[in-house]
Amino acid sequence: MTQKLVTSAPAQVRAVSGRPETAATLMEVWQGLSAAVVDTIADDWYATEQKYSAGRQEHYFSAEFLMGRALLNNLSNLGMVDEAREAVGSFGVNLSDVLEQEPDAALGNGGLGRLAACFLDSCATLDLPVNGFGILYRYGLFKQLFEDGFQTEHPDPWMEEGYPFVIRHEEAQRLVHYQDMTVRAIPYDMPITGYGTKNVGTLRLWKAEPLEEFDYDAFNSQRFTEAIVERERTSDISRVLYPNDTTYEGKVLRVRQQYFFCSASLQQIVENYVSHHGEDLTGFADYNAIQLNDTHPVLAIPELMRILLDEHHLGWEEAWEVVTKTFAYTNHTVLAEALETWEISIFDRLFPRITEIVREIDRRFRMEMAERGLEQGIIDYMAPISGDKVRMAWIACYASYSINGVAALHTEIIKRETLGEWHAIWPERFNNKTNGVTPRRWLRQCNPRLSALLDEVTGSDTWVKDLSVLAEHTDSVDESVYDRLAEIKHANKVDFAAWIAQREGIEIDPEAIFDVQIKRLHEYKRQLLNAIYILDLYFRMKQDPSLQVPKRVFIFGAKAAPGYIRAKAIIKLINAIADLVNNDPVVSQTIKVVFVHNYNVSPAEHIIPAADVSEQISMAGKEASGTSNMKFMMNGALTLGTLDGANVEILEAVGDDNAYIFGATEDELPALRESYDPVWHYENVPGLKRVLDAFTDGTLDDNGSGWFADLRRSLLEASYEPADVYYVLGDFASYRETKDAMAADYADTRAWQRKAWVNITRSGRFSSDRTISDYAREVWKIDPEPIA
Ligand code: OX2
Repeated sequence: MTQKLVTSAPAQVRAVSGRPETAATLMEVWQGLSAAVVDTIADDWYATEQKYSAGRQEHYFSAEFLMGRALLNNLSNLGMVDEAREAVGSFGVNLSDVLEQEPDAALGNGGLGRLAACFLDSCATLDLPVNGFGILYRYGLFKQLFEDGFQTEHPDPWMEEGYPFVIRHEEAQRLVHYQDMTVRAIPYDMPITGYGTKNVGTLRLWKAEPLEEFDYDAFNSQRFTEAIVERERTSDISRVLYPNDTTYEGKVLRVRQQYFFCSASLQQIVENYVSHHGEDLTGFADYNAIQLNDTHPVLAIPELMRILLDEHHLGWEEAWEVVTKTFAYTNHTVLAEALETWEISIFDRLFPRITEIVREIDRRFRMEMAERGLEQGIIDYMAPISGDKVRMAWIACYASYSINGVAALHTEIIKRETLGEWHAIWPERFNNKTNGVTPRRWLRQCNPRLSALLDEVTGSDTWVKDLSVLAEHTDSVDESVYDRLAEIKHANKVDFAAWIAQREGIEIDPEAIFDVQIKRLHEYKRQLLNAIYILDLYFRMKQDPSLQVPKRVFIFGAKAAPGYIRAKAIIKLINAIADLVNNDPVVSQTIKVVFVHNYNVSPAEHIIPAADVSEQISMAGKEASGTSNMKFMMNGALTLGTLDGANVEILEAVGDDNAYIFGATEDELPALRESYDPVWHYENVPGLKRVLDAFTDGTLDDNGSGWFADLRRSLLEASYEPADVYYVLGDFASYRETKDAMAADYADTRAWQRKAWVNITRSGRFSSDRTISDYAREVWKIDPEPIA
């Protein structure tokens, strides 16, 4: 073991705090230790950058990177955890207290942003020449509090106290031009360490700053405040992450943000190409691939055209040839409300040259399709511009050499429906890349007990870099492993109960089944179905006090988009049910409901290792993939889910006996929906009427908001909108039956742990290392480039 940190950390802490390390606050210790860690990788980081910039590279463009905490991740990738413990221990500080100081870098909403973060971890671990490009939001995803059970949103100024894991590179700034302003884009680089490698990748996050500190004319002519306001307008661009998940909200500022990081990143990539390969840009795509994480970075397509045409004087065909060999597009959702379209007038106002280029793309597209003999109606539908709107997904499909979905079922649906017209023309562009999650953060770091068992069973830590090796041990283990698993899960649950008691003020029993649903709040994810189950169970227990009900804790974590009232109503409903259940002196002996406020990456790291049941209950066909399902599986929780997204592949991996599947399937739903009458279910499925009536009969209090009545109507009243769009009542009976059976099965500890073991050992294909190897080989065409 090196001892670098033991000497450098105290010095850094003194530098940060201006006091002896023994007098520093925990926050200062975090700062100092983090700075010391970044120091240790500086040379390797530079060497990696040098190596990557000379060869073929992939650039991952994403408006979101949900990185979470960095310190433990880096320590554990670098094999420095013990050293760090010793370093801070030497002046009387506990490492885990230091780690808890770190704010989450919550620069993403949910799965899409967290996927990007897992991908960077895998790229670094696999020595792949990949860098991430995004925005340094000053405010990450809002902090969520509950007031009377209602979600309230609060700002998250995550780096205001200083953040040692980003390095500002003043010298690498670029200018981004809009019609009404020019701004400086300053890169802040975050090192991305990999597990057991010297390579260090880069996440480059751009911050917007004013061109000049002040408008001196305005300043001199006494318009001081106006000068300041103008200055602030520039910084607005990177000020805040839009808090919408799978929903697009049209805002001029958002287009500005998107163009901002695309333009700055492309300028750098093109300059790097020129400096290594010369002025002839026709070879650009030989050295560069750009993955577009959903449509948010699609403005990179016309922007690269602009750079090639206007700054490097390529002809249109030449430039288009380069562009169409450079970009690859990942689609993450089939929900229509997420497809970004912008008024062309916004483009006109912000960047007329980009509008011109988009119009020319549109004109050529129409010509090309007419030549192919497509009907005018289809051409109009698929064209980049229709009416006064620019359709970002269509631009992506037209210009990309690869279009992928994020789970097998999702890819089939986009081929057939969402992007069906495109698939008909260019089937060869379509491919599936089932998502994955990094086993470093989601197993090695968050579950050290299970990690140690896996080291022991497999005889080494190879599994951390190649999770598929676990599969060799599915059947070949000593039965005692199941007892060890049970002990580990129990110990994790004890830790979790202490964490919950402290954070939420609720006592929970580690003997109970921990049943967890953590994800963004959305109707299609059906947290409401889970809530209805709990309320029904409550009534069943009230009605028959002798009913045998396994002890359970129902755990939720979810943020709702601030403008999504229906989602906020569901949060309020769950909190109201929690009040009812937890305050019932009898029922609360057996079941409890906990809503973990401000769900984020680091709470997930506490929750997942303690979970027994993983709720993945979206309406079939709607969840593109899901990724928490994979994290739970790796940590030995069993899936309770529909045949949706990656659940389908999880089921395939573990087999029918080791997952609990319920509900209508994606191919059954269209026929079922035709004759669907939610009111019939309300009247005929035992218990449903009682539950839905409780929304409005005074059993539950919505503080006069009328929100619970709205929820009830949304399920029952056809005139209101199509009633129960997400088939909650239709799937209820099947959900209840499966969930009840699952809870009963828990009593057989040995059998349960055997299932858990199958889940853990078969999770290899859900490692993001597998996903990234597939992208690297099939889409990006890049090879590992180890620096040592
Ligand atoms: C999410 C999808 O909803 C989720 O199913 C998927 O696992 C994740 O992306 C990563 O692929 N915004 N968030 C998503 O899609 C969009 C759009």
